[in-house]
Amino acid sequence: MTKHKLFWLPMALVLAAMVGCSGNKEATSEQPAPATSATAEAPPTPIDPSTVGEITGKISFQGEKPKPKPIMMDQDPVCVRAHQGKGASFEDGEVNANGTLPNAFVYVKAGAEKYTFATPTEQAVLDQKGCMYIPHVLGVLVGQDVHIVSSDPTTHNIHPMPKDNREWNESQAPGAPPIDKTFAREEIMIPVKCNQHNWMRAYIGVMKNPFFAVSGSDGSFTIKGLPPGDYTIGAWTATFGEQEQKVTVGPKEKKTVDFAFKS
Ligand SMILES: [Cu+2]
Repeated sequence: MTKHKLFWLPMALVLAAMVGCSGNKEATSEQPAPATSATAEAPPTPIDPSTVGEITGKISFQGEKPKPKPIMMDQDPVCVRAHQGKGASFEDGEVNANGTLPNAFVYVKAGAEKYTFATPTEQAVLDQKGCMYIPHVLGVLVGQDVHIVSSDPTTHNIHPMPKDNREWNESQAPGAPPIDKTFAREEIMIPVKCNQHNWMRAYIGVMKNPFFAVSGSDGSFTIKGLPPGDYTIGAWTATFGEQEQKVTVGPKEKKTVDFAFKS
């Protein structure tokens, strides 16, 4: 036991120092930080993996299921050809066959502020395929590389429209190299449009913690690796608004948090 305590003492001091610095951290986040700033940040807070829990749930939709809205891609034959025979429909407002919602961004909105996380080295890929963004909803961490590629033989123009980050737009011709970008500030959500094809839409959630998930074609989501604690869980949708719920996750506990939206 004594040995154990001695080991944790320096760790506690590090944690205390980090808490003491949190006032400064807020100030630096006001500046759009360069991608390399991650290395200068406080080291990640240790999280004991043997105590973490998880949250799972379903995003249901109550009421009459809206009809899919078809997308008219006539202005670009390349896009039309990509959906030959099937057509394409808008993902915003889409309801799954089982009466649930896909593309809800479910995230820890409050409760994880005391933790710092390393910027992931893996890229978050945003593809343009059939003149649609894939995925439609994407979560990344502040400073994480968003790797934008195109699978289409037509020119796209990627245009994120943030409120708290820097706005930009860049064209990507067929065969052009990928575009790599980072977002310096937390923001839920950044809409992304294409200046060439006005129906194209994606949403990027920029997070300070890695506790987020996007509901799938069965409406379910899972947020793993949560340290025990009290959290506010947000569920964002493009069409039906945002909801939140409070939840307490105990050590190793698996909690269920369901959300229900209406039109
Ligand atoms: Cu486009």
